[in-house]
Amino acid sequence: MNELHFTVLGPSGCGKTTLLACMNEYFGRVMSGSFEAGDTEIFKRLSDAYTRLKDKADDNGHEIIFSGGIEGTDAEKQYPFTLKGSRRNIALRFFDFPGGWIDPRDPEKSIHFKRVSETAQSSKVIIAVINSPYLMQYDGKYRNYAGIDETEYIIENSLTPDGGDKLILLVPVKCEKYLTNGKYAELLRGAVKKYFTRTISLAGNQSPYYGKLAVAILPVKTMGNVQLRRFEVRDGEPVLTFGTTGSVFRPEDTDQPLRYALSFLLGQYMKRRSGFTAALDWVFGGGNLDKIIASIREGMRENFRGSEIIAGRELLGFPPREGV
Ligand SMILES: Nc1nc2c(ncn2[C@@H]2O[C@H](COP(=O)(O)OP(=O)(O)OP(=O)(O)O)[C@@H](O)[C@H]2O)c(=O)[nH]1
Ligand SMILES: [Mg+2]
Repeated sequence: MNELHFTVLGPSGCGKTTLLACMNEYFGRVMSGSFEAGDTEIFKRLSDAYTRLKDKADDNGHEIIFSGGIEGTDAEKQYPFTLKGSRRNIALRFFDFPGGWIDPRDPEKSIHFKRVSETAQSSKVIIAVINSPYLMQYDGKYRNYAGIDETEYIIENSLTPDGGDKLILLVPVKCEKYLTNGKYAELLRGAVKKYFTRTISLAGNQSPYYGKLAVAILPVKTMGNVQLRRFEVRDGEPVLTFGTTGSVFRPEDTDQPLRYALSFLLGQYMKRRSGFTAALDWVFGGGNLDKIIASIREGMRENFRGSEIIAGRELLGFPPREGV
């Protein structure tokens, strides 16, 4: 099988690179033995970005207004890495684009949009990063700032009836405020379902992609201690202000999107082999893979704050539900 691709989608500043940096940090720390960066320079830039973000968010013992963090992405960035087995390796590659590339106002729209769309087509996994306050504040009035139309358009056009299985992860970020409380977390989940209806219906039983598409909502706290303070409208434009809560930088659930993605991808490998054990043997020469898979799947959580598997639970490698 060729290299497996992941595309991260979302408008400028929504938090794509931050999410990648947090996922990278988590896996580098927890599972470094199983991963190998294909381009150490570019991964180093990602981990430096993480360090800057952390330093900035940690920089105080009391509440401050938080601004900046990491730099906007100025060109297409690719993050190749290998999942190492003892007999074979799986090559993976993340694509991170400047969010402006999917903005309808982009002067080079056709070239950029085409590039993002093509990458989404060849990707087994698409991660749509959602700037949550736009969905939640003012009853979703400013939701077009979350780039829903562009994101859903790319997702829809990335599918072809004979294109095989695909995983779409809807990942709300900048949602620390909403995840502090169960009721808000439910509202967030509801808002994502309400506004991403096109994507969700692609996985429904009336769709040609039914059974081939896994869709999950996985909110993450990429910063943990930085929360939405104010959502103001100035000259018709929404202006968001974030502040630290005074506690330390503490990302939460940032491993979940990568666990879901890897579990899905490993499932795809297995589907092509005659059975589970044969597939494990083929990729990792036995033993070793069991450990990697187990550690990826062990930490996968379902129905945590604001999350939901909308479709394709079996494609994600969860064991069947008890009593079903
Ligand atoms: N509070 C909070 N802030 C976040 C979160 N994710 C990102 N941010 C902030 O948003 C800023 C922009 O995030 P980026 O990751 O650069 O956004 P991007 O989507 O890569 O933007 P482009 O590269 O311009 O397309 C960061 O510097 C962080 O300060 C989050 O989950 N919570
Ligand atoms: Mg970026």
